[in-house]
Amino acid sequence: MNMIVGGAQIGGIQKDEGREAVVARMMALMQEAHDRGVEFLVYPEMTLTTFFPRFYVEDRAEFDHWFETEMPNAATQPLFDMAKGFGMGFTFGYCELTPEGLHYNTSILVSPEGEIVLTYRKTHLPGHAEYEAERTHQHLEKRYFLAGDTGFNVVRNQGAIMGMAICNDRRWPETWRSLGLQGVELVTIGYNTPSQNNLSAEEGIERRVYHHELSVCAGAYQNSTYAVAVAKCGMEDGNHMFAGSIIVDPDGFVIARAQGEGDELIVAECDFDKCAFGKSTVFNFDAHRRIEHYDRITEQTGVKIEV
Ligand code: ING
Repeated sequence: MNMIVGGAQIGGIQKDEGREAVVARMMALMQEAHDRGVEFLVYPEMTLTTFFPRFYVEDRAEFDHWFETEMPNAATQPLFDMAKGFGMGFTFGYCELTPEGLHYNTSILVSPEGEIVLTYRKTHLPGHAEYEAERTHQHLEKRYFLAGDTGFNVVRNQGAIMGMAICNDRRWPETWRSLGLQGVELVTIGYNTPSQNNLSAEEGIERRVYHHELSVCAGAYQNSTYAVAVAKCGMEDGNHMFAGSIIVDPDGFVIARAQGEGDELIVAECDFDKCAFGKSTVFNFDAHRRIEHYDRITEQTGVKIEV
């Protein structure tokens, strides 16, 4: 089964840029996607706002204005309407404040009929919760978000088995295998990744981009699935985040790649029948996995050295 899939890379969002302006940029990319025959479109992590976890605030409630209390809402309804009019499915990430007052880094998958058919809350939160003076740049996701409570789930949408991850999740093989064990054929990953290292000496942007691409290509190959990894990137109030949006096939090859650091659409045709070969041979999990030897993966959080 074939599907034209798009990745809508979003350039920097400045902290004083309102949601309506961002949604207008998203809709321009959705229009271009429609014109190019895209049936399913992937937006980045935290698509509606600047990457505010780079800023420290003592009272976290001061940052509640970065969060959405309902979805869709007045700012995003036009995007939902446009997608429904095009018969286009899509995912995007945003910051969710639940009625119970819980804060999550969330992504939703919306069907061509405009229904939210899957919600995912980011499991792996990088960085730290308190201000760390030794850092050149703060990365305070653990301060502003709870670790997600959804786990990794899939949904059959537009004929394909789809699952979602967010940013740091892509670096953890557990993310990919949890989806792979559900037969996933398309994994979406929005991300916001700062270019600066904020602890050790500059590791260089090339190394960071390599680790990003390595993670996505390995995850796709080792679970015989397509992956669409889409950046919010470029300059945000003087802070750089790298681009590198890619679409990867079930053999781990990059089949589409963003060229710039701004708003940019990447497109590829996915043939989901190509997932079957890997799932029935090298990665036939049922034939080859030996779960009796994997206990450490779920029973042990950190390293234990006993030798
Ligand atoms: N950002 C980064 C990411 O995982 C990071 C954090 C950067 C971790 C570089 C490791 C190295 O891509 C988010 N938002 O998770």
